[in-house]
Amino acid sequence: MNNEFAKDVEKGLGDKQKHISPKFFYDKNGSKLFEEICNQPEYYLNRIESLILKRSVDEIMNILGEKELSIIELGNGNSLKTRILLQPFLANLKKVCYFPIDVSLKMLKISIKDLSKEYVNLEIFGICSDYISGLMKMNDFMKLKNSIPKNKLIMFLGSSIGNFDPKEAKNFLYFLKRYIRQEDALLIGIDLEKDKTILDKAYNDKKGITAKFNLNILARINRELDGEFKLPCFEHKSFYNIHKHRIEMHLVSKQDQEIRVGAIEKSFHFKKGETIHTENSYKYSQNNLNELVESAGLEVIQSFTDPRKQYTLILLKKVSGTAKS
Ligand code: AVJ
Repeated sequence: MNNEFAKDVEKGLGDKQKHISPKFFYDKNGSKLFEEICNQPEYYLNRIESLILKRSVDEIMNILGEKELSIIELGNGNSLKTRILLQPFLANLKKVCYFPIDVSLKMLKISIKDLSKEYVNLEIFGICSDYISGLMKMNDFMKLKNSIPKNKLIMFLGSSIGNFDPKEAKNFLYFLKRYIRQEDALLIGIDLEKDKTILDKAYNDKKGITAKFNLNILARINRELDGEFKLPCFEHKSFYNIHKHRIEMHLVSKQDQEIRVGAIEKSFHFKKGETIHTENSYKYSQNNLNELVESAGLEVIQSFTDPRKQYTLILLKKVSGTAKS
């Protein structure tokens, strides 16, 4: 992990437009800051998603119509939203197995411990891994154990798919498709394109938590890779790029400076005003979303959206009759 971080930083800070992958935001500090972001009034995403989930869980259950179900969740974080689903599923189905897949072992352990206390009849199989190898492990495991429900619901919530550019998102959905059968389903949370002012505010909260979250990635380089970033010499910047349909987050160098990163034995030069691009968060119009789903060979069985059409949850299945891939 550390090593992967070092490689990403070395490559990213060496490129002309400097960049670091957003997956490195989530060390212990960053995960806490992200939870705090979700509590900010401007950051509507998780709040609206939870409301939609609450309102639609019965319908989702009806559509799936299974008696036994394996729920696979990609990047479960603290499983807060998952509880909204687990509760009614457990109350109505004969058997529910839950497979959280997350790269953070700590978060995974905490949520498994809490969930198994709360729901005694829930079988939990945590997988500490990235999504791709996590899904492969889950698949192998299911083949070995007959007692695990074959019917699957794979969930990818929180608009995390927004971190992928549209082509990557398509490839990712296409990849997910390999892990579901005709009768299985995917549940994906997607942030919808909206007024730029609302989007800009969501990523520039008044209390400055998003700024802290962004700057924490430099603090993490200092902590883990022996970096010498001075945080006050960088500034958080994020804005909605209308043409590219995405929020861009950057860290702007406030002055000309030379920064050494000990673990990779390199120094990097920053001009005043130069930025490190730390995140993209894509927003979808209904049209672009339909196109994405269709291009991956999937179809929307039902979508659940708030009245102001800010956010949507889509339940997807394989297009019937598609050849195996
Ligand atoms: C976790 C990727 C969905 O893009 O809104 C929040 C991360 N970055 N504020 C998002 C994030 C800045 C978040 N995702």
